[in-house]
Amino acid sequence: MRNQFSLEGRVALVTGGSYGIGFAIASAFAGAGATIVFNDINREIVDKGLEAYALDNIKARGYVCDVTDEDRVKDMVACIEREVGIIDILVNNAGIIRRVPMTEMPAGDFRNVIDVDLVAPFIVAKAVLPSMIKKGGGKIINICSMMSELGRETVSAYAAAKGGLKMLTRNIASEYGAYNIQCNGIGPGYISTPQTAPLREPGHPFDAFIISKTPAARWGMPEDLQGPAIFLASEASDFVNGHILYVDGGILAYIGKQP
Ligand code: NAP
Ligand code: GCO
Repeated sequence: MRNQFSLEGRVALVTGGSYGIGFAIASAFAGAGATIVFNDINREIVDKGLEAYALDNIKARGYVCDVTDEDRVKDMVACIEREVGIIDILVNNAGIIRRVPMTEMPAGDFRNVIDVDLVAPFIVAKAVLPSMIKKGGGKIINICSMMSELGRETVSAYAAAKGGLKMLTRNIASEYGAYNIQCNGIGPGYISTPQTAPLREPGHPFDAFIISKTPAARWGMPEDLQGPAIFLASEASDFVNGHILYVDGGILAYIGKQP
């Protein structure tokens, strides 16, 4: 039986791929045969990412690009298409979070989170879709969140963005499924990356809380997302569209331990 999970011959763009979840997903794609391109917001971070990929013997190409800048994103995609090839797989991974009580959050900060976590995935998907259509298909994977389904104190902007990203995922699936383009989401649980480092400070109450809310009784690791990402990037998922695959250790299924 042919390997449905092979990414041989595919070009994958992972936004914000210098480290964290993006780096783990891109590394897995490289192991499955894909050619990796990634971007980050400044040269220093891109260079650190290139060093990290090189340490893993991955020949990635890095581009400096703020994903909220539509003109820059268009230029980056055109450059990738010239230098590497048509993008077969897009992972909209770049993201930020601001943990501030809503009543204390300036509207500008709210808009900034929406820009990066929701508008940017729209911008980047819009930039890669035309060539995917011409090529006869493609894969778009949006990195959603527990906050695509749940709220919690201090993350109003992030939850609004990730909830919107779930519906953008479904809409891209609806609008472009006829072109053999599958758009799905991955909803990570609580993963050990720089983004959640403040919540994992020794003695932080959130650390014990998350472990109590997770049937797997542990924080996720970026590597936990690699298999699900390969599945959604490969032909194994050619009839999966508009789906958010939660990789959360069971959080969404669990009411919580009886006190
Ligand atoms: P992270 O450690 O903060 O990494 C995010 C990456 O995105 C960084 O490389 C960051 O670069 C980049 N980025 C931010 N804004 C950007 C912009 N405007 N243009 C280009 N790149 C930009 O986050 P992570 O934990 O790996 O999370 C990656 C994705 O998974 C995010 O979308 C996040 O919301 C989502 N997620 C995370 C978790 C979790 O528990 N960690 C769970 C669910 C979903 P800088 O270094 O310059 O900021
Ligand atoms: C938070 C966390 C979460 C995770 C992730 C969960 O403050 O609640 O940062 O938002 O990043 O999105 O899926």
